[in-house]
Amino acid sequence: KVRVRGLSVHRPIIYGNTAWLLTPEERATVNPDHTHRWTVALRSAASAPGKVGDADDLSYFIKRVTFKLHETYPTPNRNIDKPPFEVTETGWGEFEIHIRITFVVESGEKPISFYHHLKLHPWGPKPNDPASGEPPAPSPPLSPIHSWKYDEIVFSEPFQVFLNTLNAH
Ligand code: SLL
Repeated sequence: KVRVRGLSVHRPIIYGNTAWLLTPEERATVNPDHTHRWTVALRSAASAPGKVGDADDLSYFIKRVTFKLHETYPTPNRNIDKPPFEVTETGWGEFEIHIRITFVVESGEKPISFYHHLKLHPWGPKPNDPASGEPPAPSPPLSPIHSWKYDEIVFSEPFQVFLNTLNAH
């Protein structure tokens, strides 16, 4: 196996979550404590969040994405072995999601991992307290909430066979 000296290859990604408030009808069908539905995902930066298409297929270099949820969830380790690399759940609280990316075996690359803070609630001022006597402030939109980050996976001095795979896409 030969490493290509002096070369790094970058692959742009987006990771994060979108969250929606449950409607009263939906709330009747889930755990009564749950207030939101959310999707956490890892996608190619070449496609918009929420969209799934050819440009979103990272499986030529990613073998598995593990989303480790809060321990209040059943089987918190969620292994996703094909695109879309995402998990949809309902819940009531925000927490840190541990994301681990395992690369295709022939890459010889070690897994990488990082955190995403699951975001359910909007930022910003709350509507004024009616008791304050002030005119009501406009409320921020309640949903959906988006929290996404752009990043790049960097392969430094990749194996020649893996570089060929990366370059073929
Ligand atoms: C908090 N530290 O206290 C956080 C924990 C956990 C959120 C949030 C699902 C629970 C279930 C859920 O929303 N967990 O289904 O039992 O805010």
